[in-house]
Amino acid sequence: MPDPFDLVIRGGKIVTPQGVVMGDIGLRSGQIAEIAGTLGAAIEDVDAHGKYVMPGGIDPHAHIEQMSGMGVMNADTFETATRSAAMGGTTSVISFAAQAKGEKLADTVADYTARAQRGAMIDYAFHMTVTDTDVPEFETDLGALIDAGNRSIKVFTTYNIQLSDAQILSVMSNARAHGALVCVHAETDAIIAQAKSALIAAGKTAPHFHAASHPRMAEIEAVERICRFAEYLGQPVMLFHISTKQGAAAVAAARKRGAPVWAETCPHYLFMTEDILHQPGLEGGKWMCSPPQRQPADQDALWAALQSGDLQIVSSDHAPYRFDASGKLSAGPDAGFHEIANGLPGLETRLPLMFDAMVSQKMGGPETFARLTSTAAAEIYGLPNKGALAPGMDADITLWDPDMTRTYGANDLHDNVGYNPWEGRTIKGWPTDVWLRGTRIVHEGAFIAIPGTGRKIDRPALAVSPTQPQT
Ligand code: DUC
Ligand code: ZN
Ligand code: ZN
Repeated sequence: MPDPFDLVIRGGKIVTPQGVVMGDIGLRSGQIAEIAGTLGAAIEDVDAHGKYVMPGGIDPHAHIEQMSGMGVMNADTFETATRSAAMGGTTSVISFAAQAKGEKLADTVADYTARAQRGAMIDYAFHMTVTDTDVPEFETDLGALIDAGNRSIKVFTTYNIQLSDAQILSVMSNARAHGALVCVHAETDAIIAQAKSALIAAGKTAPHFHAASHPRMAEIEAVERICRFAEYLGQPVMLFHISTKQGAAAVAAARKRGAPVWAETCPHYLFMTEDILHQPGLEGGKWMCSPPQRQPADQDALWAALQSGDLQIVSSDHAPYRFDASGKLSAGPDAGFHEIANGLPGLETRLPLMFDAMVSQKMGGPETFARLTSTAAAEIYGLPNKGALAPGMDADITLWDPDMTRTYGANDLHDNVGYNPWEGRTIKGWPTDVWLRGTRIVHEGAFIAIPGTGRKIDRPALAVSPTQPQT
């Protein structure tokens, strides 16, 4: 007689990379042991008839316990952010170890790692945000940190923390030498600066002018430039938060040329348009993010790019600020758009929004949902044993009730933000139960994990092809 399984989730629609399997999934020692029509005895059984059994979500873009480019602190700690993520069906997150100017990169990573070790309740990794390449031992630290398992870097082309083109090329070359992916917030600073000062000079400072201060050409120009850098160096790049039709087309064209680039978008670009910023007073500031929400034609193009594979990932870009003096309103009640912190919470809402659209409303189906919200991130960011339901993988599992309907309320998320940007939206399909490495962390909608139980994910270096830079 084989040993009983620790747990069998029985009779569900199990979403695997090979398709949907009707049956049982058995867990042992925190890993998936077997998937079959019917499995034998288990210490614990969970009935999943009528439910989807999905890989736990992987959110590869979230800002946690981080200072904004304007110097405003995030509302979330690792504890509150990961609680919120788990309640939305997410079991791994990649957040940022964001270098302060003058700080040694090794100190940055040690600091964020210590804070995550104390608070995180799902598994985590870091993108190293590079803002200052002039600190002592920068290149040595960068290489050693990549070799130690932190194999992605983030750079900006704007936001007061941008690197010059020369610095970006240098960081990309170092990344290439050690095997790291370079993620880029790609918007052209000069275009934004010009648009912003013209608006301010004309007294146009209400939150909705934020959209006009980020012309789409800023995204197009920077995305095209960064794709060319990737192509020139043969260095893999991830373009963060593509918001425009033309940005998506630029990525698609670069991929067609063979450039080693990937790109993501976010729910607030797929489901919101610029109109959301038109609210009384400063209220629109709740939805301000960069790049801003765009137009319906952009939404259509982003959906088409997700369906064709030209965009590979949907992340949250969770950037949590309270709508009070500690966050969005830190410059006071008369702040202009240029003084309001950018970002909205998304760790908890990303998956329900996408499940509702892709599974309940059939805009892609369950396999594509799992790919865009989990599997692709595991592959592209190199998260071993994550992102798919298959024997030997970590038992990171989310159970979805496709018939459960919820309408988001004003303040019903489990983060520390105090408002839900999706208030009033009805979602069909809900994550009721979540397991992290075989341990249940959400039980029938109740959160039951302990701070510090999330683990840092060590990521092996990215294999970069040996081609030389193009002339
Ligand atoms: N845009 C970003 O790039 N990061 C955080 C928040 C935002 O709006
Ligand atoms: Zn960004
Ligand atoms: Zn971001």
